[in-house]
Order: sequence, then C-alpha cells, then structure tokens
Amino acid sequence: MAARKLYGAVECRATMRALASLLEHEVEFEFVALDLNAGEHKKEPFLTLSPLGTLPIFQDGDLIIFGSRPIMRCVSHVYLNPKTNQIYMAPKMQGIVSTWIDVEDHHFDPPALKLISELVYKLKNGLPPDEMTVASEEAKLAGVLDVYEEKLSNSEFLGGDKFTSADLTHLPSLHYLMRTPVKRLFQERPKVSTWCAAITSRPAWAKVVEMVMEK
Ligand SMILES: N[C@@H](CCC(=O)N[C@@H](CS)C(=O)NCC(=O)O)C(=O)O
Repeated sequence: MAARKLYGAVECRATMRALASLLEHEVEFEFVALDLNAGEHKKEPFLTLSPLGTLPIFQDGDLIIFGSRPIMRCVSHVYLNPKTNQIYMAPKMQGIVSTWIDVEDHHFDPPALKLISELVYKLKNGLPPDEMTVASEEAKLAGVLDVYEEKLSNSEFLGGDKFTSADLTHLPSLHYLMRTPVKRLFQERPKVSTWCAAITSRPAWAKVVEMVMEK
C-alpha cells in the first residue's frame, strides 16, 4: 500500500492542480478517485480528513492537507526534487512566487471558473451559455492577461526565470479554456501565448491530461 495518497476527482480543476504538483516533483503516491456524484467526499472517513467536504485531500502518514493550492505549496517545499526544484531558496524570490500564486487564486481563477461554467459545463449538459456573462467575464480575464503580458515581458515565467507553482497553478483552467473561444485572449498576447505553450507542454502535465481523458 502506497504511503502517500491523493484523494480526488480527476476531472476537477483542483484535483488536477494537486496531481500536477505531485507528478512534477516525482513524488510516489496512490491516486484514489472518489465519486463526487455519489457524494463519497461528504462521508467518512473523508470528512475527518477534509472537514469542509472538499477534494482534493493529500495524506502522507500524519500529514493531511486539503485544498489544491495548500497541497501544491506544501509539495514544492516538502518533496524537494533537485531535478524539478520549484522554489527559490532566496526568501525574496519566493515572495514573488507567492504573489503570483495569489494573483491566480484571486484574479485569474474567478473569471476563468465562470467562463468554464458557461462554455464547458453548460455545453456538456446541453445548455446554451449566457452571452452577457461570457462577455463580462472575458473582459475581466483580458484585464488580468494584460497584467500577465507585462510581467512576462520581464521574466520567462510568472515567478521568475524558472517554472514554479505560480505557473503550474494555472494549468487546470488553461486545459478547459483552450478548448473554447476564450483561447483567442491568450493567443492575442505574444508573451502569454509563449508562456502557455511552455507550461502546457511539460511531461508531468501531459500525464494529468492523459488521466483526465481516460476518465
Ligand atoms: N479551492 C478549493 C476548491 C476545491 C473544490 O471545489 N473541489 C471540488 C472537487 S475537485 C469539490 O470538492 N467539489 C465538491 C463540493 O464542493 O462539494 C481547492 O482548490 O482545493
């Protein structure tokens, strides 16, 4: 039995984020898929592990972490891999990585989620998107991407000169948005476009996408 486990639902962006982080760091773990529709995550023993009843949950012996970004942050510090080191030892540099992780969480993610809901989830359920919502959320996302374009004019990645969690945290939303007309917002910005191509072509991310497609 694997010592480390990730409990999640592979089609969910939060689980994809945690999976990407673990795979990037070449951490050995077992992925335990839970059935969201059956509400497995709202029952024991999972409620004890994640009292708010959300996935993903990471367990390594006594260490239990819920929330995809806390898992991602923890993995990059605890399972340091010299080959794929995603943190800066200089605290000031690491502060920049933290800033862009928060930018994704508080500025990129809200419009991204609304657009994915309108253009991916509704479509899956045979419902038309609300065009007004799409237009206003696209405008919000475009404003955030203008800031990214400026930042990426000064460094190859958001957190600095190497791939870090600040980049990785965007991958699940990119996976869905790049399959929608919103893709043009990324393509219209040259630095953002190059950055997207670089981060989505990482081997660890390809494994996550494979798991999602197999589902
Ligand atoms: N901000 C949380 C969001 C977690 C989240 O929404 N997870 C989904 C599945 S990946 C979930 O648990 N949904 C079921 C629910 O909230 O009841 C994170 O990043 O971990």
